Amino acid sequence: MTGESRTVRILKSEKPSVAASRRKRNSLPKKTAKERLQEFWNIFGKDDEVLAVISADPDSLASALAVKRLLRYRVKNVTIGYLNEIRRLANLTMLQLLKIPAERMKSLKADKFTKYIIIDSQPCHNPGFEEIKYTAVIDHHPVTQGCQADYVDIRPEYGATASMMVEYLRAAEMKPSVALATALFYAIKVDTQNFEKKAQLADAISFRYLFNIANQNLVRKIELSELRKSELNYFKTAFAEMRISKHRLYAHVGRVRTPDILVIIADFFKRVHDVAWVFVSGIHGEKLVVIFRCDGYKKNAGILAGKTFGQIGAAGGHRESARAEVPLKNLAKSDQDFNTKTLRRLTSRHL
Ligand SMILES: [Mn+2]
Repeated sequence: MTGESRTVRILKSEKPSVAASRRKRNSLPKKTAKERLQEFWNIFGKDDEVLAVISADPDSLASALAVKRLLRYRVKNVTIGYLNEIRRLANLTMLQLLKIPAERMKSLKADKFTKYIIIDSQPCHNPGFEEIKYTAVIDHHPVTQGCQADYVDIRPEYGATASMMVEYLRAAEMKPSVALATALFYAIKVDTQNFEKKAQLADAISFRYLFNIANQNLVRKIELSELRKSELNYFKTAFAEMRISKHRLYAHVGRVRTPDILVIIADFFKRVHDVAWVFVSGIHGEKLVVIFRCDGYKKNAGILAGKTFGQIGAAGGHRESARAEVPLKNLAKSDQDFNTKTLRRLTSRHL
């Protein structure tokens, strides 16, 4: 998930009735894009005031913008409302450059709306989503229970919700504006990590379609908005703290305003030749955050993260990248005053 701190909850096992009805649904022949579009359109009326609810990240913002386009002339109005504060610079730049009209949920009057759509998320992904009764759910995350809505389109095999939205737009024979195409294009890039992550042919087809319409210079401008000037100081600390031994690089950066900077620093160090492992840690709020990076060759960052911190905090990830978040109070007394040496000692135990 690429959302800015999305609340992820462990999913309860599904009730048999839900699973059974899903199986039944799956046995039906696959719907065409045109059928989906028609079903989606059918749930709205001319007088509807629609709120598109998202947890703002590139995919949800772009997809919400596409929904707004799909419903133009079909409803009274579509407002895009996001739950989280948008802090990530690239996301702020995307909003600004592409003029995406999104508003913070808490600044909106809830009683003003007649229909609610949740996009690129599902109601149980975040407690803030659950209070609302949704008319439609459009998403690509694994199916969770509690998605009662008149219209549900969840396709977990897709790399991005934006890819699904391109299919809707094409079915509606609506050519996206440059801004919308650029947003969707960037969304697919981010959610599939430039097609290095889970993606399927459908994502590639949507991506190819957008390629001719999107403005590549705007995409680059958004992608290059990664660091605030003030954050360069964290690099200074990281370089001063950095220790390398046995092809492993360790750096504890100390207190940070956002854990995102730890990811950026770790990804930077990963480029150093002959460094097989990178461990970057910092303190955010009351938590120790550790970012794991490795080349994935005969190594597994996710497993190491779990072995090292799984008992005392949340830890996990993939072969090449992983992360652990540990409440400071769960650390041993002797480790409370965390530094680069502590980081090295703890991560080396299972290597
Ligand atoms: Mn997504």
